[in-house]
Amino acid sequence: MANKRIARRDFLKLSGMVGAAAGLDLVGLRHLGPAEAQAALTAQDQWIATCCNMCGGTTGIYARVVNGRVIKIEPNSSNPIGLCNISTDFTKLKSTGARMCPKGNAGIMTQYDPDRVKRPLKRIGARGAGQWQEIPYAQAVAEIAAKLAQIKSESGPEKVVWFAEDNTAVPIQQSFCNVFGTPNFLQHSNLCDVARKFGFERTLGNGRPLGDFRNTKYMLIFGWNPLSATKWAHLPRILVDGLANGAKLVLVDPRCTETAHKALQYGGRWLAIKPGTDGALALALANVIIGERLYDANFVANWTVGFSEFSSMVAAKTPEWAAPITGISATTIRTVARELAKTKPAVVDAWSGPGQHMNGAEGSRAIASLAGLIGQVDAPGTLILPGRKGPKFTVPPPSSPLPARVDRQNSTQYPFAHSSGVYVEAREAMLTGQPYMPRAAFFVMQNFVFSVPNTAKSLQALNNLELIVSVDIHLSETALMADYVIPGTTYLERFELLPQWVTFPAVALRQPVVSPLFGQKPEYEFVKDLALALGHDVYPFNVTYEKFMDDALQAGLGFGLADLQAMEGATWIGGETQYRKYLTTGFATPSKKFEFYSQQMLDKGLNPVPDYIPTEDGPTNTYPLYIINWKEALHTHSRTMNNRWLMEFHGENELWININKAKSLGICDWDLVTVENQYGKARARAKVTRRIHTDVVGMVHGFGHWASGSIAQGKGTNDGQFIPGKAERLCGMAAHKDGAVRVYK
Ligand SMILES: Nc1nc2c(c(=O)[nH]1)N[C@H]1C(S)=C(S)[C@@H](COP(=O)(O)OP(=O)(O)OC[C@H]3O[C@@H](n4cnc5c(=O)[nH]c(N)nc54)[C@H](O)[C@@H]3O)O[C@H]1N2
Ligand SMILES: Nc1nc2c(c(=O)[nH]1)N[C@H]1C(S)=C(S)[C@@H](COP(=O)(O)OP(=O)(O)OC[C@H]3O[C@@H](n4cnc5c(=O)[nH]c(N)nc54)[C@H](O)[C@@H]3O)O[C@H]1N2
Ligand SMILES: [Mo]
Repeated sequence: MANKRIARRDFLKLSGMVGAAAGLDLVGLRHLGPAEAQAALTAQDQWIATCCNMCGGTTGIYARVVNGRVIKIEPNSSNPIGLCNISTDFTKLKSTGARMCPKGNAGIMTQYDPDRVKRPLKRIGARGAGQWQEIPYAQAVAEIAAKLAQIKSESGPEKVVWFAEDNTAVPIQQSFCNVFGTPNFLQHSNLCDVARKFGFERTLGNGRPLGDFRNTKYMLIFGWNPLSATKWAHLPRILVDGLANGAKLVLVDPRCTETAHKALQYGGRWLAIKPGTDGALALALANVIIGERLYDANFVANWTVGFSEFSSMVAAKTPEWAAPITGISATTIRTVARELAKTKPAVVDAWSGPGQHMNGAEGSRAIASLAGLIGQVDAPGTLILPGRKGPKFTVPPPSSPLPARVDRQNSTQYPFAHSSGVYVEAREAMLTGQPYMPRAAFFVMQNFVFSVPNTAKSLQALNNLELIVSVDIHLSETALMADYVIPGTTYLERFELLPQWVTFPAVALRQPVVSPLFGQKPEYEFVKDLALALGHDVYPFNVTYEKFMDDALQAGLGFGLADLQAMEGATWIGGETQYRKYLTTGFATPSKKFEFYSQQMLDKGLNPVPDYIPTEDGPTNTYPLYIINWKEALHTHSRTMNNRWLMEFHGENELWININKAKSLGICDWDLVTVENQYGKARARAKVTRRIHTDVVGMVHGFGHWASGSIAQGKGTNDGQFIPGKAERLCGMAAHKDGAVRVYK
């Protein structure tokens, strides 16, 4: 039967539907249960609501599936991620249609990438040599389980270390580690935003506040590029809507990013800061706001603790003190401080720029303190503390007390380490055998070799292991080091329950829109099979994954999987954005107030008020240039460089270098140059520009592959090889953006 073309407008009107056209009635699949929906996947032509996973942003999408093949992906307006983050805006904007990003649009090219891993692979040559034998899945599971059992009985379960991405099947992987008995479950947050989390948790008691950019009048953003590193698909829209409504944007970044450029277009500022010095800038802004009595006296008096200690500390942190450290003039610091304090509502926010340095935790806390000083918290147009609800998975507790962790996550060395672990310490253990030597590592949807700073160290560390298992859709640099590679599924082939990152309760479903292309099992089924092969015949391994999800939904939200599947756009909306919740409940800090002063930190022998500590890995005489890295709209980390469409738009990364610096080094635009330091040396394509600080060079993260697919290989330069590879002192965050190099022709 000829398929019925749905006009875009009609499509949006019908955005509640899950199945349409060719024999299916328009409401079709959304009334079916999971099993029936699966069965119905053979129907000819459908639009199926689900969630993207080209990055971790979980944008709501509709996949058009014709004859069992995804042919088009469109945004899903019933899911707020593509629209906005405030409930009243959601109601207003829904009819205008949601957005998605280029990577989401190009998802089909990942799904049907000929270089995907199709069958389980067993290493037959030297580690990393790329010699494989295809083996049956059952054999792979049996052999891996046998090796795990051997390691456990010979030297203890903790010798197995498990690394996971956080968007996919986390509870079942945590369950596996608990039941098997290893404390060493590490997941992506440690590589991502735990420094930002630390800053906001210590001050306002919530690690993930969300900026209400659309309804604000002033935005002060440190080292975040929402217009290109679109953490959530609504960010470019709400930010630009805010600017169009008259807000002013001040963007702090060594580089004139897309967001900084937009700030300039709308009469705002780009502050070209020296890397790793955001904390100094924030303290100097606080110095002016306090010194000139511009702070919110009412909020400070009623809702904060430690103002006097904080004031005494910042008294010496004058703009004149900060100017040579940050490279931003004292006059500019004074002007921005005055504007910030006088323009309301205002959002102060930050992400990876300040966070991914060795002083990232305290820098983030200094920035967070500004929001308290000006009283711009949890009110419209400010930083909102999201009211989230979600599924409650029943994860079995450890069968016996867990041994000590390998990554020092719960040691005094990292007094505020996040539960996601300390990746660089786990790696250190593989190199030094201290505190003990791991024997096996699992990598589920992670490219450890590219994602943990200092590539050479990662390769050396993996070389010391007896068993490496990688579950990946590509033969990544990490998979290349493995003993067994298990073919992963894409987000279009599996389930996930996804609490959405907006300020009101929302949970969306990711569901298989097509069957796994090569008959392979989803990641969670592999974990279950492994547990069962090891004799762990317990919940959740002995029930279907659908049952595990259904139980979690029932426990957390009071409805089941089939209900969520039937909801408009497979998305549950559970209420409105609530403001100023602290008026009734206080802040979720020990004092119930916004904390300029942290007793928790003092108790651990640390400075209770945020201080500025310089990073140790800045420029030297030999390596005079800072090197940084970043993300861009067309790529995700190291995972999209084999996507043909995305690579046609941006097929290699360039080394950004300031025009004056380039001139002094005799470098012209598009020259091939050498980038070098004590950790790595490589060629890079120079991009000569005015849009980066004179003393800084940098590149988009994630290029320079030698594995990961035929398109990815040999394109651009791997940024991770130049980074020392340390962990932030307080929270253990991987310091991805510290480093210095020399560059020559
Ligand atoms: N130098 C530097 N390092 C960084 C960063 C940086 O800015 N600079 N950013 C850091 C941040 S913020 C983060 S969050 C981390 C992210 O680090 P990772 O989570 O490691 O992300 P990727 O590098 O994209 O690697 C993901 C891997 O999963 C595979 N994959 C993709 N989709 C699927 C799937 O559906 N199933 C399976 N099984 N596999 C899949 C990909 O092929 C790839 O090998 O990186 C961190 N590392
Ligand atoms: N397109 C795309 N979007 C993404 C991702 C992706 O891979 N691709 N990943 C997602 C993830 S997991 C995350 S965590 C977010 C991260 O989103 P962002 O935080 O925006 O990530 P980055 O681009 O790594 O870093 C932000 C900026 O920090 C700047 N910077 C470096 N050092 C410093 C410094 O010392 N101070 C200041 N002020 N700035 C500095 C860089 O120039 C860069 O512009 O993006 C998410 N969104
Ligand atoms: Mo991240």
